[in-house]
Amino acid sequence: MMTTPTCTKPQLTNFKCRGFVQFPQVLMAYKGIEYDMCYVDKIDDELRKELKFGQLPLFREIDGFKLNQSLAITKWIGDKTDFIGKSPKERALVVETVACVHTDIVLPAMRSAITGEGRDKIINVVIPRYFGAFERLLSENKYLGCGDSHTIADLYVYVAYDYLGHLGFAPDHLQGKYPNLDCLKNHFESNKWVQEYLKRRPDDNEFFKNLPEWVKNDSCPSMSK
Ligand SMILES: N[C@@H](CCC(=O)N[C@@H](CS)C(=O)NCC(=O)O)C(=O)O
Repeated sequence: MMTTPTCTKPQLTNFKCRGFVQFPQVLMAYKGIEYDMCYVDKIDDELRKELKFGQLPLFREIDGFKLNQSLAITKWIGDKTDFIGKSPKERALVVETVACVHTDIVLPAMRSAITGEGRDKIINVVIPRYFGAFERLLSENKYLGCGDSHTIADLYVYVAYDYLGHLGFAPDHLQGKYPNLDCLKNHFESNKWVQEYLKRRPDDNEFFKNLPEWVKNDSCPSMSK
């Protein structure tokens, strides 16, 4: 396992956008974990050497342990803060939810925001199918992992619900169609450190207006047309 010299806080490196990195950012805010956020404009040769898949985000623990992939980083922090479910079944349901949010909601929404294609599908298929399911689940269970406390499943759904609204896909936000998801959003946004993060976070509509090189030169397969 590669290690580098120790530092006093964990470090998270990414482009200055919300994208996938907001999941670990919101989790660390919610849990009051201090970390250094390093925003970069490009992946230079030195940074690239540190990236297992040539992509950001990169998380570096204080002991030098490095992790790529937003979901792995969020799960790592969630594990350390007892936020991934208590029983094997609860943890399985938590993974079911976070995988769905990452792959079936946020990835197609980001791709659509970047390419300008598939907007109707996000609004007419993705949002009602997945947010409808989460809304129903929350009417029967207080927590999306079906355990007795919040987990990264709730955090993922909150972030995605908020993010699709930010990207202009979810006019229903304003129409009270998902009251349980509104409550979930309210729960996370009542946290004082999350509030601090919300004040500082970038605007992805601005970010996507000036597409970075890695999108333009098609080096990021999941974001291509
Ligand atoms: N599945 C990855 C996706 C990472 C990803 O798409 N990273 C983009 C920035 S948000 C990137 O580094 N692109 C540079 C490239 O592909 O060359 C995750 O969730 O962390």
